[in-house]
Amino acid sequence: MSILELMETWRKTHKNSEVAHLPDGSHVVLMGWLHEIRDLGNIKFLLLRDASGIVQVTIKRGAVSQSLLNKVSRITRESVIAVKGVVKRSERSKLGVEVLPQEIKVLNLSKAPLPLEVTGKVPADFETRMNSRFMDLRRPSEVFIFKLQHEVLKAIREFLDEKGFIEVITPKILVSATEGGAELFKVQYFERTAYLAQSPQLYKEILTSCFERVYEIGVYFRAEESNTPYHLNEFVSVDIEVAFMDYKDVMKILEECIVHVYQHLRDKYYEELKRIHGDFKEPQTPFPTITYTEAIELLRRKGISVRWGDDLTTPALRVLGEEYGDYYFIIDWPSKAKPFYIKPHRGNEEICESFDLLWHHIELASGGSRIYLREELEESIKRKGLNVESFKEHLRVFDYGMPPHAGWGLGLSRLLMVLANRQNIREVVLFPRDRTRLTP
Ligand code: AMO
Repeated sequence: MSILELMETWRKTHKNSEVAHLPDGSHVVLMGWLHEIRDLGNIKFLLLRDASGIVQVTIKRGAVSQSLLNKVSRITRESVIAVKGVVKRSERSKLGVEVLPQEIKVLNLSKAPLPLEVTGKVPADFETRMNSRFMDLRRPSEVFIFKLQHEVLKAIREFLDEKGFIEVITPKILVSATEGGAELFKVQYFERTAYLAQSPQLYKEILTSCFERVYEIGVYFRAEESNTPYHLNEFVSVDIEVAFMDYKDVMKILEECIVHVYQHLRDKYYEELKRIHGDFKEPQTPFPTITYTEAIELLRRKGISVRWGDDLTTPALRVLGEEYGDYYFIIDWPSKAKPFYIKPHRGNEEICESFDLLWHHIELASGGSRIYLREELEESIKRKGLNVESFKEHLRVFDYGMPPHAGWGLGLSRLLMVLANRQNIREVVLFPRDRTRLTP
């Protein structure tokens, strides 16, 4: 077999993360990106990165051919390379192991200079990072965020499956608003106007009459103009909806779900999370719970002027966050501050059976008991100044046996901000969409 044929038949034999567990003398073919090169004259260290980690490839003058040395000196950082070599224990390397190469193949040479430093040695500003997101996402610290997201999704699915939920997928092109009219993206749907879904709200409610317990993990769209560290125009939400439960029941599910996520992550990534957080422990349950009215009273006592009935601003939430800390619920919101489908309290219609879950000042989730009687729902739509006609199809379902039900929506990326300890939602979304960013 010629060298060329031999090289064409190379297959990646191991992930970098597996190399440390191999016995000395093991033959490996590793493939990845040239993360960094350290040239000490007689010895060169190539740091080879793949999605699983970094391995040191040590090249000693005299131990390899001159042509290999020449080839190595031409390889630019971020080039894709394949290294065929032998594993050897080594004090010199972080992993405790290095690879001594026999052959190196350049699969794709990268251009130089790089748009940003993958090693993180030269910090890049936020815009540069977002503009060259493909490169930013190669940084091990950023890869970890999305490994974390993958595990969060797994943990949530595992938890809800265990509780008897089924995962559903609902339409994202809709005929009417679900969360209020102002934040709608219009789309031309052939000869009609349609809207991108702001949430799966109406469909998930309908589906409780078929499956009782449903969840959806989906992408939603809101034409919010505001530019904040917590809002995007396209975001993922985890939604549940359950028949024969009220808001207190689904708050319990949310609390347990968050704890399960922590337990799952602790089992999988304790060391990494400890490096980020100092320690990594699940939050204590039950989460502290205050009513909206109590929150207003507390804010006033702290000298903050807030009108009963208004939404709570971020500065106000920061004050509450100082008091209640990590995870806490604010319940029983004013009916006028919540959407039309939330059920007012019997006996005091000014407030409704609703909640928000907060982490310090960040709203992670919101939910509530729903109105399930047709007349009441129609009244509520009218009271909110919405057009009953555009909810005709939805209302029809309520004529035929809608069960009492409740649910919540949890912003996946907001939870990930907390778990990854990042201050801007854009950092925990692969390719964020905001008011000014439509690319990459
Ligand atoms: P709400 O509008 O509060 O409730 O949204 C639910 C959760 O989704 C997240 N979220 C966002 N994340 C990023 N960017 C945005 N623009 C954005 N908007 C919302 C937040 C928020 O708590 N249908 C109800 C839920 C329910 O009652 O079941 C709803 O959509 O974390």
